[in-house]
Amino acid sequence: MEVTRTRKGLRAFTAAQRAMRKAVGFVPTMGFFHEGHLSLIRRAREERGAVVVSIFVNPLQFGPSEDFGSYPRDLDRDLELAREAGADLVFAPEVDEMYPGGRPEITVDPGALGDRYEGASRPGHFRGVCTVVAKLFQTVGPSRAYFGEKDWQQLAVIRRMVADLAFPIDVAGCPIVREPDGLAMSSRNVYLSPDERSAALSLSRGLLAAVGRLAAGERSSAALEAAIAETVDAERLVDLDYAAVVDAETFDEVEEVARPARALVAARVGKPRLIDNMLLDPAVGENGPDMGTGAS
Ligand code: PAJ
Repeated sequence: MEVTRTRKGLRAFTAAQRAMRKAVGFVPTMGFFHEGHLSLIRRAREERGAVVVSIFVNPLQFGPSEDFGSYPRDLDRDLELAREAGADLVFAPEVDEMYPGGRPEITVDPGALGDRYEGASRPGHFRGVCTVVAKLFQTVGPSRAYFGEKDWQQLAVIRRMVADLAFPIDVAGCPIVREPDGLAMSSRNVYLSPDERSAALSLSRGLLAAVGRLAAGERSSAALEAAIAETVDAERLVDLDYAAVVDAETFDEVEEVARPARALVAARVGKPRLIDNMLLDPAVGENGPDMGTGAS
């Protein structure tokens, strides 16, 4: 596995791969790897001739009061894990290398989708995500890029950007990887104290409650949202931001779950803000909640 800190090094590597007729798979990340990240790298390894992973904590997508400075980092460990998972090249630039001269003047507007839910709670977040991902896409030139369903709205925004700006890239959505007890894996989970860690389980429990109510015949989004909110609010250490049932692509609120929708939840648990989501499929009966990993 090779490692480069420069865009020039990255471009040289991917140009050589394409010259050898190898299709490039790309996994953008902010590092501090867990099994969620590694599942993306492994899938890219299975599907593509060459696998590029970026590790870059992107200042553009953090708000002024957010955790950019304290975001967990461990490059040596990440490089070892990326190698084991099958990466061919890791691109780990410094901020100056990605944004010479400071913040870019021209950025990618994520549109209305970027203003809702995560975008409403984190103004500018999706503009920062789209801008860095567009720049990475331009430099890597992958045929397929891998994103986790854990960040459902990010996945929807990126799909929309790729369609609207005609990036010749296929976007693959990958199932959420969870801890055995159901907590969605996240780099930010390391911030949780043991008490907060068990309180954080209320997010996946709330989503499962909604999946269960749906399977039992409940179709009203308001009732399903209430099931999530009640479960989360029962935990003293958890401060609910939103619980919502939305159309999986447009993020429009739905009144009734008549076709597959997505349940979303976001909450602050101590310091970190955590998000999770699950598939709400009205065709799934009493015995079938699948932890939201069924659709990609
Ligand atoms: P980061 O949070 O490091 O996540 C990198 C990728 O891993 C994202 O596509 C995310 O959805 C996926 N991922 C995280 N946790 C996961 C889990 N438990 N199961 C499955 N996939 C998971 O998302 C970002 O970085 C950044 O916004 C980025 C796209 C790199 C742009 O800066």
